[in-house]
Amino acid sequence: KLDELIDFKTSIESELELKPPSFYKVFLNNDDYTPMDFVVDVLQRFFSMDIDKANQIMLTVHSRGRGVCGVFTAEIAETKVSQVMQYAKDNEQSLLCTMEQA
Ligand code: TYC
Repeated sequence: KLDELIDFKTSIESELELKPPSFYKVFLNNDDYTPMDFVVDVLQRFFSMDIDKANQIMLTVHSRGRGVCGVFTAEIAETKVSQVMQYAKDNEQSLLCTMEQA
């Protein structure tokens, strides 16, 4: 009986502690309307990039269609996507931010 309880405790602990967290890539997607300066501002504001890194990622998105802004756990990735989408909407820009499991 005690053995069963100990096994049960161990299985609960594995459930809680041993599940590796899932990571998500957050992307910016190219479009024909959003000004380059706005995209650079977004990358600095929400992804803590310096101006050189922000310009580099913006140009990657512009030329290749999309680019990775960062890799985050699910909850943080979701927050980044909604913050960027809200900021784009507030500024009447059609910029699209998406996430995919890494
Ligand atoms: N293609 C846009 C332009 O020429 C610039 C741009 C870059 C837009 C990156 C979106 O995620 C983007 N003004």
